[in-house]
Amino acid sequence: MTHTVRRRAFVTGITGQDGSYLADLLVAKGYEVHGVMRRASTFNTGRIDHLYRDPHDPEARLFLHHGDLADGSGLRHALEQVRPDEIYNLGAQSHVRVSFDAPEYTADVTGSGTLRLLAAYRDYARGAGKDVRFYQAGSSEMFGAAKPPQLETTPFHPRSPYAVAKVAAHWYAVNYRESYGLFISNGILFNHESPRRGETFVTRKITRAATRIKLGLQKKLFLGNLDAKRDWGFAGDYVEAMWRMLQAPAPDDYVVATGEAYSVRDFLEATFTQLGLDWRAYVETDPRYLRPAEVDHLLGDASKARDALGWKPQVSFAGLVAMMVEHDLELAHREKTLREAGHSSALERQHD
Ligand code: NAP
Ligand code: G4F
Repeated sequence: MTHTVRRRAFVTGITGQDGSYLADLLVAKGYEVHGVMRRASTFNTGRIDHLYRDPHDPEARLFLHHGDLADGSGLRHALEQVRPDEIYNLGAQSHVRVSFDAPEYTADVTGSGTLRLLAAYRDYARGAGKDVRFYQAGSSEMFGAAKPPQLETTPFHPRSPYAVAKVAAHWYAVNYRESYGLFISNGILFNHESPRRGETFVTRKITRAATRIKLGLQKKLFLGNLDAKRDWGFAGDYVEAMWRMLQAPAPDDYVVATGEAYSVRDFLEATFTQLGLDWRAYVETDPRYLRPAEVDHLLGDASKARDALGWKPQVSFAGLVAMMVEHDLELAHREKTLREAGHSSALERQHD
């Protein structure tokens, strides 16, 4: 009987947007994927349910472990159990606005959580008897107030507790690489979105609201700053860049971006126009969505990733908007059908 030795990946943040796309990619490449999930009182595996099979099933490729970036001993234990070849640290309190309300928690999970995982990785890698590689999910938010375009050599100027925590995580990763000779790569990823994007990030908030407005399920959309510009790409393209970083001959740090920036207003215009609506009739400003310090203009230069990793984005801004609108219109249709059949609708939500 032949026995395939599969490469094993260990992924924190597996239940998030990127974790789910990365799991899709790794399973398709033949990996055995082990994800860390938080214990929650409600199910939080909606984005990866399509990959999950009972662990006793010989076809199972995705395995889930309870854990938390706040809990170093649990992470250490999980790594020793799984004995992975590649580690992807995607777990984080990832919402910039929320990080102003929960700054210490964000520092602990997004910043110190990375340090906990790095320390566990260093100790595991020492005795692993194989090359073990680590990807750290850095963010363009680390550039913050730095003038665009931003690239690997641009100095960081973080503008939120989240961004400060990501800068700390970035430098912890560099320090572990330099101190212990480990294979650790930092991705500095600009905003990336998808139909799986959390509904409190601005793009998904817009596509969810616009499609519900189109079908008469919602009347208004409340937003904050419409002038901010972001370099928005498709999450499915960006997880490919993460994987490529860990297949490279040497560890390094890479900006991942499309090289085009649009304002929140542009995103509104593109979304509502696709639905045959004028956004001005529906959008109102609510100061609760403004941030104490804003990041005005993020625009990435991903030349290094293109040249060294052969990576480039496949989905355009227009393609991304179309994909998200199409998906959310289908969700809105389903919601409407359920309502008309007498089922109670989802609770009206206030988004960050
Ligand atoms: P996301 O959808 O918010 O997912 C975050 C993941 O982290 C979720 O699985 C979440 O679990 C998990 N998590 C939160 N707190 C945790 C904790 N204490 N311990 C363990 N896991 C925890 O974020 P994403 O968009 O996929 O982003 C993935 C990573 O890339 C994050 O580190 C983010 O900061 C970074 N990043 C994202 C972007 C972007 O534009 N998407 C750009 C640059 C960098 P639950 O599902 O239980 O909440
Ligand atoms: O969609 P956002 O919340 O994304 P933000 O702050 O750029 O952060 C995201 O991208 C980062 C990469 O650069 C990641 F590291 C981070 O984890 C996250 O995924 O907001 C985008 C822009 C901001 O300027 C915000 O002020 O949209 C503006 N905005 C205007 N009204 C709003 C709203 N943002 C949100 N979330 N909600 C609003 O109502």
